[in-house]
Amino acid sequence: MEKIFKKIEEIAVDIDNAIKAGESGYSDSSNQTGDVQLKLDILSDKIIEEHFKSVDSVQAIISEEKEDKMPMNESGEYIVCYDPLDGSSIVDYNLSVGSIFGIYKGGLNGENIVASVYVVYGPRVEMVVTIKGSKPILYRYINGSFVKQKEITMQESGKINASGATQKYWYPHHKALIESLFQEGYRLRYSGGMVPDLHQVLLKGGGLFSYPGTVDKPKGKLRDLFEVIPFALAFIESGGDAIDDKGVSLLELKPSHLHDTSPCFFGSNKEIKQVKEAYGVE
Ligand code: AFP
Repeated sequence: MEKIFKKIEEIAVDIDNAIKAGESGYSDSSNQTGDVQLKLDILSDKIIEEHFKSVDSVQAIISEEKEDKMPMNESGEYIVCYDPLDGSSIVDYNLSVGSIFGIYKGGLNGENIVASVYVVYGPRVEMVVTIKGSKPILYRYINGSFVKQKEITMQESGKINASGATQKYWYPHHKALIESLFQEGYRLRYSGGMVPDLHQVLLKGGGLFSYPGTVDKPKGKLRDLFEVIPFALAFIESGGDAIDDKGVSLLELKPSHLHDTSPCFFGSNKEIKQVKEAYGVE
């Protein structure tokens, strides 16, 4: 797995350079869910595909931007699912974005994720690596290499609230939950990019990120294999928690389709308990 982590470091530098090179705007193609792809989405996808070809432990890769699995090395033992550039719709407004990688062995579901990595392209380039059974580790790109900063540990509660999805379509019990947090003095921290938003909750050691199911999208928007499960591993190994709207751990997700989505809640234990109470699943 070390080879995969090393490759992701190289990928992160190349994608950061592509972002800073100013590539912008939409391409004339769209992905399997009909989203018109940005040129940077396609470029980031190509960068990742090229890099993983030479990693013999990678059996196949699956991109959020593509319909199907791409075979790599038959003798490989891992499948890497990734979102090449999450939040790409906000990159042209110079907001932080990210790449997300889930490393699976023996099956594409929550219990078979063995490690996850995400990269934040912001004022700094940072990477968080989580290996199942160990605390997430923060690295920062300094003078040409990724330097270990610290282990990430979640506190019992926080003070920030990142609440996604279209508020007009929130269910009343979700609206009541979010309002109760603001009544308690939580501050809104939501950029529209899940990577920097979740990164902030993790590094601040507490709070809540939510992307619920809504009247218009009962299954939510965020994708199990590429986005939800990789971040669930980081949150749960940091001592926080990650659940769906039935109070079930996101590491128990068993998607039946590669591009399945799930309502999701990530945070410190106090806030996750409040979610369960609000959703009547405590
Ligand atoms: P894009 O990759 O299309 O910019 O979507 C970003 C994202 O997948 C995730 O990063 C955000 O948390 C979420 O969608 C934002 O969705 P809303 O605009 O519905 O809040």
